[in-house]
Amino acid sequence: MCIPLDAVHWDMRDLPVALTIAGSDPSGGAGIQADLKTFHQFGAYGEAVITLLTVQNSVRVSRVEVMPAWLVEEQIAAVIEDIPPAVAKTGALGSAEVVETVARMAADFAFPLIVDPVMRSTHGRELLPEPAVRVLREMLLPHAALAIPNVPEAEALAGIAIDGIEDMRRAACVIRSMGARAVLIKGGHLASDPVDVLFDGVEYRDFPAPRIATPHTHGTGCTYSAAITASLAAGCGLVEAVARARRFIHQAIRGSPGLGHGSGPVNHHAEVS
Ligand code: PXL
Repeated sequence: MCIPLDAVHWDMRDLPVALTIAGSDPSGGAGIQADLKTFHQFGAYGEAVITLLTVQNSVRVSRVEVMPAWLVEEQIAAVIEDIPPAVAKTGALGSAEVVETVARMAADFAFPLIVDPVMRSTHGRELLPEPAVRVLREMLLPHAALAIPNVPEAEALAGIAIDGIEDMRRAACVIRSMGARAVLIKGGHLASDPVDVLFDGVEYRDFPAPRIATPHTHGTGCTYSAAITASLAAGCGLVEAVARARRFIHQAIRGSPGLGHGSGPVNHHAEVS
């Protein structure tokens, strides 16, 4: 059972704490900004360790500056010694060194880690260089309670082409064999109506949804994985957390405020149900 959202009746000692280890999007639609807004909307207390800075708006990404690994390490250590999260998630990590550092620290985490293996920004800008993909696969995935790749990321991790649900199931099984305890592959990049496929090692579960025709989907992946992370922090089981996040992201895309001159953000004020 998730802790109910009605914050007025909360005992604040029960406040779920969620941590994101991810990149900054100053336009507020994706990255740590999306994660923190989503954590808040789900009633969690949000913490954010910054791995990289992007210079971007809804039209373009013009710069990516990756933090040195030692600075990421110091941020994580400072946060978890003081206010340890119930659950943490990773987003864009930016370099093999940062992936390796997070993986090394994750071996001692006393909380589950959700890995959103972000490889590119909405505009196709690389947020994880090719050599770091192997480090993520070999060193970080074994510490993941759940990995949440989209179709191109699942293809890169599993090394197989994906063109439908059967391929997604195969890829989920391959990625799970790399050490992630569960895998959720997001089907939004397929031509058909999007179906997400969850594999926990026992059974496959499909989460279908009608496609929404809109260019305003910036930050969808971050928002979705943050919603799952916050739900797990609030005590939801895995299937319940995914279903709840799926309902939220559907409403968030439907209600996108249409900001900016390019691919605008989803609505982080969407209702949590
Ligand atoms: O949605 C992937 C993503 C992650 N992190 C940052 C981003 C984006 C997409 O644009 O900007 C910082």
